[in-house]
Amino acid sequence: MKFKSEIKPYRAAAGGWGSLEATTRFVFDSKQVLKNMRNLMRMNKAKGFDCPGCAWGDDNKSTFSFCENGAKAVTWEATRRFVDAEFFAAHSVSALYQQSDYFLEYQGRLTQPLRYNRATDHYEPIGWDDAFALIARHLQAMDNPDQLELYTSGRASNEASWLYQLFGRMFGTNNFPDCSNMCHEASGTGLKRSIGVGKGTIRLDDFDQANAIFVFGQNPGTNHPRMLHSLRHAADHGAKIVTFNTLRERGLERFADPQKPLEVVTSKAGTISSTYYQPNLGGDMAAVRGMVKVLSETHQARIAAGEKGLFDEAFIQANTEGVDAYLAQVAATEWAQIEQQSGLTEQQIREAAAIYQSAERVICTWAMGITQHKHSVDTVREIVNLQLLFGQLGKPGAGLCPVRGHSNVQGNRTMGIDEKPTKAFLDSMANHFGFEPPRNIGHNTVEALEAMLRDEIKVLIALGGNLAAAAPDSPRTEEALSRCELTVQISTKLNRSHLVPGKQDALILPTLGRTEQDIQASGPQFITVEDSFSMVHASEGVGKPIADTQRSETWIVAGIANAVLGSEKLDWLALAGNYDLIRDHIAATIPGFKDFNQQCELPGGFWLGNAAAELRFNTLNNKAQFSAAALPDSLFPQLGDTKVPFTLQTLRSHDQYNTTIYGLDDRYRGVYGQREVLFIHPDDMAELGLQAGENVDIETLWNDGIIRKVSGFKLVPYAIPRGNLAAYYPETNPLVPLSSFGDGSGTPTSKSVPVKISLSPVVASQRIA
Ligand SMILES: Nc1nc2c(c(=O)[nH]1)N[C@H]1C(S)=C(S)[C@@H](COP(=O)(O)OP(=O)(O)OC[C@H]3O[C@@H](n4cnc5c(=O)[nH]c(N)nc54)[C@H](O)[C@@H]3O)O[C@H]1N2
Ligand SMILES: Nc1nc2c(c(=O)[nH]1)N[C@H]1C(S)=C(S)[C@@H](COP(=O)(O)OP(=O)(O)OC[C@H]3O[C@@H](n4cnc5c(=O)[nH]c(N)nc54)[C@H](O)[C@@H]3O)O[C@H]1N2
Ligand SMILES: [Mo]
Repeated sequence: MKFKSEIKPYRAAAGGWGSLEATTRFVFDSKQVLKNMRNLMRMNKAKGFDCPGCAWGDDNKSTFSFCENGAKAVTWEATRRFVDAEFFAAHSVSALYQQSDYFLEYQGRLTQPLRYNRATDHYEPIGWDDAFALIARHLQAMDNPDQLELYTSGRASNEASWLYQLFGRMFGTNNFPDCSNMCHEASGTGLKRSIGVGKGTIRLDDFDQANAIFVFGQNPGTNHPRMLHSLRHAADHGAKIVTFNTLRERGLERFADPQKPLEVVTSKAGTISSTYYQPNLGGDMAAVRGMVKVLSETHQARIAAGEKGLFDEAFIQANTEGVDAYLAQVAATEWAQIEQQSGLTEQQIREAAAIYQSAERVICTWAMGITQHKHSVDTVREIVNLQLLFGQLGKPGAGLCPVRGHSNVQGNRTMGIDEKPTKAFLDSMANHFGFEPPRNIGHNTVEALEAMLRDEIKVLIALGGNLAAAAPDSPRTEEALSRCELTVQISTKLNRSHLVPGKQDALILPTLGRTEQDIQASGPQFITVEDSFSMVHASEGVGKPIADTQRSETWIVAGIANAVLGSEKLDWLALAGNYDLIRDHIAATIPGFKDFNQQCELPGGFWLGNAAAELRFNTLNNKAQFSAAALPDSLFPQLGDTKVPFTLQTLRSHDQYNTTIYGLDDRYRGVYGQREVLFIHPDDMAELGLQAGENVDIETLWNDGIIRKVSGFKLVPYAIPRGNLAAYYPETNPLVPLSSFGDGSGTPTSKSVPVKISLSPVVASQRIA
């Protein structure tokens, strides 16, 4: 494909014609119109497959329950393009490495198992049995089971991931790094510490009853488009939508529902956010702290005047611990620090507090703008603090909503993809299967990469994802992967991770996607997934697989387990032949899944429940815990007094799914045909004597002497606070140091990278006059 590059502000509402047009373009482009239309119509309905796009829930009301970006995810998977032995014979790994991420995935679906031949630098076909035998040889030769890393990306089904974790634990390791470690880990950790459960407390229809919805650090117009329907609906019913986002995001401003033709034709777009604040990167904890400071002062003034206070004292008394220490910390936090860190004025924060105060039922939602900083766990807990003061838990229309990323990332955790499994979880596996699982804490993603760099890891198996491109510090991450003896990638499409093979061997195992029929010994199979609202439901592919040599993830995991561990303890192959049998084991080992197979029959699925939503707190003393953390002194304590000119966030464009690049446009931000752009405040540009359209180098300031730099990023003036920058991931992953991660979460700080910028030398001579 050829792309025309230009920068042209987008003036229309999000959704609307633009997204209908983009959807149809993708549907027609993928070469099989009828099949794609049928796929879209079945997506997210009671029968059919779950959208592989995001983890938003389904209301099962509208007939066309899909969005533009869900349509892209489906058509991208359902393409008729494919890469086979002939393709790999024609292209060496080194040659493919030079290609862009867009080029790699665009080549189409992987169809055959492949083994890397280092002598020729080409991937060559291998049979499934030989591939499994090769894996078994490597694993059986290990000195200890912790030389294995089992990565998971959040598309894997409950069935596949449950089987995968069981395999790992029977083999003897808890090394389960996953995409969640780079994503919502801070939400899980923060929520668990505060309310005893690491998941959101609300259900989809709570949005209909909320009086105010506070949206922190997320871009639903691109990443959770179906959320716009819920926000729009809530706004139409009078709820106040208050947005905190460093950038002006079109989807959070205005939205025309593409599923309501009249709205599109008449351009009758609805306003989404009633108020829009643009805090500094990493400034949300300070902003919420400021709101609580205002509310607390009002509360105390009222009490002093003999009136009823603002806070829900009965709720606090009955359900929480630590309020006094927290409020003392709030009182001790100075306005100067709050304003400087949040980048908002006291006046703006007072205004936000007033909206909060006037709403009886409040939902707080958030995503990566909150979770990818050093102090993210504290920030999540600060949001919880605010909600606890007002008893915004355990009632309809109120609560906490981390909006998950990958469509089954929440389910993966529920199934035990967790490097820190609880004792109860391991006990349950031990009792049910009669073996002793490892009790040590395993590696998260950053720890896994560090261990590889120390040559402590022999084999990496990746159940989906693209670790090489998704993880931070790209050169170090790539080196880490290539230091393994064997890398095994279970994938649908060609990606960067296939091109940094292990030093002895590498395998690519081609798998079926969620949209495709999965037929095993006992007949057609369905799988299950869990959305952001703890709803579990069945998903059954409808498309015919493109090649009969592709296999389901569940079958592949069972095949590996069988080759490595044999069938003595468990008949892995029988489980792969009939997923009902896996679900029976899940029912017996994981809380909430009683009668799992029967429950799958329920249209729309079943709710796993949430103890905190029912005011049962699984903390040490069964109370929700206020967190009395101080605001951080700096986003980059590692840098001491070094002056940091800019903080960079790395984020998604409208035409990508994580490391999968669908196209080179970012329509709502007015960027077309290019991805190497840097969003900057016009005054910052002027101060540096730079102009729009000029190319700059971006260099990280860090404390380890390593140079981290990317070049030739085009400046795009944008509505962003001064001192803040934004550029796309994964192109900027080389800038994120592996050793820069969140306290308590281990998540790379992808939304706060300390950088400086300078005019790119290559173009310095051709400066715009
Ligand atoms: N189409 C599509 N859908 C997706 C994905 C995709 O790539 N494409 N990815 C999926 C995954 S895995 C995930 S995790 C989610 C990601 O969903 P998002 O979290 O929406 O993803 P990002 O693009 O990283 O956007 C971060 C948003 O937070 C804002 N932000 C950044 N830092 C801060 C901050 O410090 N404070 C505040 N207040 N705002 C901040 C940014 O301006 C941006 O709007 O989406 C999921 N859905
Ligand atoms: N700088 C920076 N880095 C980030 C982020 C950021 O905001 N900034 N975000 C982080 C976040 S939130 C996340 S979740 C991670 C994402 O990290 P990953 O989940 O590892 O990456 P993806 O790009 O989603 O993986 C795409 C690949 O998955 C494979 N795939 C797609 N569908 C399937 C399937 O159904 N089965 C299997 N087996 N394989 C499939 C395809 O081969 C495709 O190439 O990246 C993180 N990295
Ligand atoms: Mo994510």
